Amino acid sequence: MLNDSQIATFKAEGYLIIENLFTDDDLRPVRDEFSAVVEAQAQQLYQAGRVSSLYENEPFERRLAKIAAEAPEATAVLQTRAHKDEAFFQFLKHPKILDRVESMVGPDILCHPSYNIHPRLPGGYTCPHQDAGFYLPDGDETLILACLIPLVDTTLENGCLWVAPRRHKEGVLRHLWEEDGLNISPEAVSEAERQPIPTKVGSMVMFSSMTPHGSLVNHTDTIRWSMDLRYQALGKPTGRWYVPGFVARSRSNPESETPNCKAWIAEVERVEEHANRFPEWPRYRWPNIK
Ligand SMILES: O=C(O)CCC(=O)C(=O)O
Repeated sequence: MLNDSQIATFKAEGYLIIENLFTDDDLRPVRDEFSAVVEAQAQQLYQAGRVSSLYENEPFERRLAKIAAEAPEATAVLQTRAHKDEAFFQFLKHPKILDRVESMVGPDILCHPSYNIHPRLPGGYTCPHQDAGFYLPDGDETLILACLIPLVDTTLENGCLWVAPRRHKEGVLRHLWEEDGLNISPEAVSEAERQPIPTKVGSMVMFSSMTPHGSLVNHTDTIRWSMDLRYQALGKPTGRWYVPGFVARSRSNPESETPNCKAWIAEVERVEEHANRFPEWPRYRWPNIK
């Protein structure tokens, strides 16, 4: 659980760094699962003539970068919530995460539908934003906690996360669609306010959906692998009516917990099929115009 001082820091600063939380054994199953995805991508793209090599001797930190330099589509299977498999599902329910989330949101926890696996490529970065900028306003009153978990050390060079401390109590700032995505307008959060957060593998950074953040540019030739996972109290609005989360922990009704990845996928498909009948209903706070 989080102690009082950690909770106070989170509330005051809008973020919290927890070091030495995960062991190699905790992270190995997801790392292996992502490596298997990269292997499958390499085989498929090689057979399609899209890449000149399988790059099988490259380490986890570099292999996908090599593949994506020739075939940029290689990362799509991991990004944009495409990846759903058993090791990742089990990690989403990891007690080390849920115990800490419980300290903030209570004993009945929804794993929020928005999550990202970030193979941050050389040259890549995350635009300045608040997560709430990507949700509909119904989620604004819900404490939606992001948990950013690096799979490699993140540094100033490879594009670590930055946050704007103490700017999480101002509601949703104006965002604008730019060429590179949805951005908080530059004058709203100055460069000087952006506090980089380099992290070692094994740590976790928690921040709220109202905390302005982004990442530095990855200036290395390796991938800055990380996951950002989200949680909130069960039963509160998510800002995402068109895709469900799943019940990660329910102390009041343990039978209601989503038992496995198959059940999660089935529920996502059911809700998405229903949502597709209402294409005119808004999915984003701001229309995708510049
Ligand atoms: O890891 C990053 O580049 C930033 C992550 C992020 O934007 C998020 O968790 O919302």
